[in-house]
Amino acid sequence: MTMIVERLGDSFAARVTGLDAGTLSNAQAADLHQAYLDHKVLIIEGQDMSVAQFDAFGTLFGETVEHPVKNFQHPDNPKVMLLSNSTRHGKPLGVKDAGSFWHSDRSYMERTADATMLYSVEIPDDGGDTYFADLEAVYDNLPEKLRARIDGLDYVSQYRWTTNRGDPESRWHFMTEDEMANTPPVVRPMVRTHPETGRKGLFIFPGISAGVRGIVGMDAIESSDLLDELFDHMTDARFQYRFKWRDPGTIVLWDNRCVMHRATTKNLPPEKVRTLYRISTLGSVPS
Ligand SMILES: O=C(O)CCC(=O)C(=O)O
Ligand SMILES: [Fe+2]
Repeated sequence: MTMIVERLGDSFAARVTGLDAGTLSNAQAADLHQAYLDHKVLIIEGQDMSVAQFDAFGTLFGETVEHPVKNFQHPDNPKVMLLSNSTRHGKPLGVKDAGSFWHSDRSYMERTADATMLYSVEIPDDGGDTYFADLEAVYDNLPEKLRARIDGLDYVSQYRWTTNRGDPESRWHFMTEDEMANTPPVVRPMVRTHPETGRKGLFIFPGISAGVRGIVGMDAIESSDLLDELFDHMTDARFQYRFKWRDPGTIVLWDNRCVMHRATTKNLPPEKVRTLYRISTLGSVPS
């Protein structure tokens, strides 16, 4: 089989065909890794994988790690998390909404995620699309003055932190004592240099899971004004690629170092059943 990588329309993402993700040769794994660096988001359809094969596929992109919230681990492998809006015996089968807001996985942890990959098990005929945005294009297209202003700045982030303590998605309502202790505030550079490609990207996120508390060295008003300006720019549609899930057996793989993403599962009706396996790999401390 010859592996083919095709850019999807005029987006940054690509579709990869001509491979069996469960039995990749070393040469194919190297080509796939290069495609991942070139395109940031890869779509691989028509796969048939066991949980163990999916985990093995994940390790091609780093050390696979458990999510800091542990209640929806796959019973056969704690590194595989279940995302689902369906129930079994009256209990949720998986995380119903893993992030219907712009974020990058583990951005609130000291060591962020490198790759995340999803594998579709059940897909509805409509709804549940996943959106991606290219953080390097976001950075390259910042107005010159804004780019100069954020150069060298750091910010503080904490998992699901918000000024609105009543928000049902804030961390105080969502986590155990242990999970909270494992997610203390972290200091992050606003601009990250990709450790493998050397390219620069904006690395700050509007979503509640990222829990941006503020920019270091600025008062609250100056910081929130600058954040609003950046969030406005980075959520512009011209930086985005929208993926519509069609079939079971599809892998979507992305590089959290240079893309942000968001789910659209928040309002997915219960009859539109969507179940995916999910794996993330442990990354470096952003710099
Ligand atoms: O369900 C999705 O479309 C994406 C969920 C997500 O943000 C994640 O798995 O990291
Ligand atoms: Fe995510």
